[in-house]
Amino acid sequence: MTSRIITAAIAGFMFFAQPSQAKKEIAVAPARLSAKAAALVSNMKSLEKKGCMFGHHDDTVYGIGWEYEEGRSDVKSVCGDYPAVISFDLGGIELGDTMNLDKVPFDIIRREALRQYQRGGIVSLSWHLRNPLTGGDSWDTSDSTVVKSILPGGSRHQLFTQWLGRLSAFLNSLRTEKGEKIPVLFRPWHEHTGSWFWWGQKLCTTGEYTSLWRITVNYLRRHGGNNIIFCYSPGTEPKTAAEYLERYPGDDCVDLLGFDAYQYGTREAFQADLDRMLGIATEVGKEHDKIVALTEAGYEKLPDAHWWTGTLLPVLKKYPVSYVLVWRNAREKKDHFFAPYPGQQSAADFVRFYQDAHTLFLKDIKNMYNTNK
Ligand code: BMA
Repeated sequence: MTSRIITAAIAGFMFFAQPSQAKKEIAVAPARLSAKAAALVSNMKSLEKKGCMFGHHDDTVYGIGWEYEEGRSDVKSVCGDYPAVISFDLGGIELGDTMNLDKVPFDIIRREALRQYQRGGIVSLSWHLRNPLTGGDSWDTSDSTVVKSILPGGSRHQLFTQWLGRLSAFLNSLRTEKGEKIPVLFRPWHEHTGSWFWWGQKLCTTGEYTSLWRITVNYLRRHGGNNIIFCYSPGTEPKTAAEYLERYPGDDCVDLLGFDAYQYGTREAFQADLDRMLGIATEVGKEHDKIVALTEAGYEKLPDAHWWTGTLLPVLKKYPVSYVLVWRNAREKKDHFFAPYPGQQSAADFVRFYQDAHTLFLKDIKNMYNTNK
């Protein structure tokens, strides 16, 4: 090679290296997880070999025909046990609201997160926050400069920092009576490979997305967030590992690799999506030594009576996956449910899914926070 070719090759490499350099610009404080949070990460990792945990969003706060009844859960009413993972949404915490976007009071979320932890289960949190530039919601994609505006130097950076402050205060308030913070999975900036949220694929550049992620992690870690396990969860758009990792913010600020996948069409099409995505996520998870999970999933209204053991379970069994979490059973929106309730047409099949040795519910998981396992 002549020196001119070498120079051109170096210049070319520098040009393509831009996105990863951009993300390195934002330094992230090291993790320093609490002993319990670190134990949860390692116990989740080893449990992947035994089976897949089941999760449900807003499981104990409301269901079909009820809300805020102590101990009640649609999943438990059908199979007799709680989900191993329960998730809640923090949308609205950034404004200092008392209720989230689905009208669940944050005090109830705090209480139910604590109960889930105390019964030995796992808590996951998502964040459908408002749009800091337009004042709209997470789905307001009318402006494609929102992410840019909240990064350092942007017109909404100060406002966004205040929002992170409120988020951080809530996460730090998730404590036992003894004052010990409970470990939580936190799943910000999800489904970013689609373009329906203001942080989505077409709404920001790769560098902006990774900077946003790194700023978020850095802020939370610098403000006491040693109980937070960070989860990366694109949608089903990626076709290859490289596409899955296109906006990956880095191993130093991600603990779990997941994805969100819903059935809209046929069983075969959904299984093909799951198969491809689980193949990618488990391959990348192995390379990067991360937990792998199906962070959101479901088939709205469960119109297939055999969905659990006919569609979902066969694909789950092919891969080591930590958990699958189905979305909420809305009490205020007709036919917006993803878990069965007594009498629902897939309830009997859900019991078979529950009884299968591969699925893990609350009673199947022990000592997830035990450091000496
Ligand atoms: C969506 C729907 C909405 C809800 C949002 C946040 O998928 O369930 O009704 O407001 O999640 O929970």
